[in-house]
Amino acid sequence: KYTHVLNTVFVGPEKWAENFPLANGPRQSPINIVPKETQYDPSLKALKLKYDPSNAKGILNNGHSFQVDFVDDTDSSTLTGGPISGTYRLKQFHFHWGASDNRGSEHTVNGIKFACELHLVHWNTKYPSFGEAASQPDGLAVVGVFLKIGAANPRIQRVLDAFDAIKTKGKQASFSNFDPKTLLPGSLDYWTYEGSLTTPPLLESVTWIVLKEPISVSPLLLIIKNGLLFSGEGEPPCCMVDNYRPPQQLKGRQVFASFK
Ligand code: 1SD
Ligand code: ZN
Repeated sequence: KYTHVLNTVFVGPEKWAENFPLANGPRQSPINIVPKETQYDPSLKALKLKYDPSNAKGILNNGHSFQVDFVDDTDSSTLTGGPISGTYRLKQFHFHWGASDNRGSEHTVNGIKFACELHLVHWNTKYPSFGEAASQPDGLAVVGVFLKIGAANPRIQRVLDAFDAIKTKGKQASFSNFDPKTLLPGSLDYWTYEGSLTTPPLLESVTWIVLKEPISVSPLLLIIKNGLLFSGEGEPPCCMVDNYRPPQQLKGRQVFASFK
């Protein structure tokens, strides 16, 4: 069961509201996307992702996922266009996954769960730092990419090879020269809506951009992922699986599509 560390107590998403009342807020994420109920918006621009592979700096087990961190002190790795205005800098990417292939994604499409979901986290440079942007309604933009089990994806292998070094919570290792653009599908068609972080503190600061086309990874990915632990070194081992939050209520929000 998915847990999140709060004062050394492990609690699951159903208990988050006790410490984070925002869990029941008006713009929580993820959501179930119903394509028939989305609205095509011809004014939505194409996504522009410009990443500098030399900005990759490290890989970290953060206790609920693993993340690859990027240097973000200049505009060398950015997201522009799409539903956002201005420039958002890449901060990190991470994944959510299940204990088996039939679940793991946070967003769902017509109720269908994918095996895994990649999140590329960007912050609005109209604020001075990621930390300050994270609590602003237009502070963050996260690009979500679904992963399905299929053909092997050699580009993701480098990330997986780093897992050995970051098995337990808090461990980090250096990770350099990686272009996250290589993880994206051929089409950048997307759905977009106003939402939140999917982990505490669940701040309602995220413009979500969920790509329609999934990428494929080999079944081996799941086996390797099972090596990661939620727990810290010296603690009873607790496998890092099912680290996804289930879909939240739409509460009147409209989901827009960049495509017909
Ligand atoms: O789970 C991540 C969390 O690790 C942190 O990256 C946070 C702020 O960037 O975002 C959430 S999420 O909403 O991108 N899943
Ligand atoms: Zn995430």
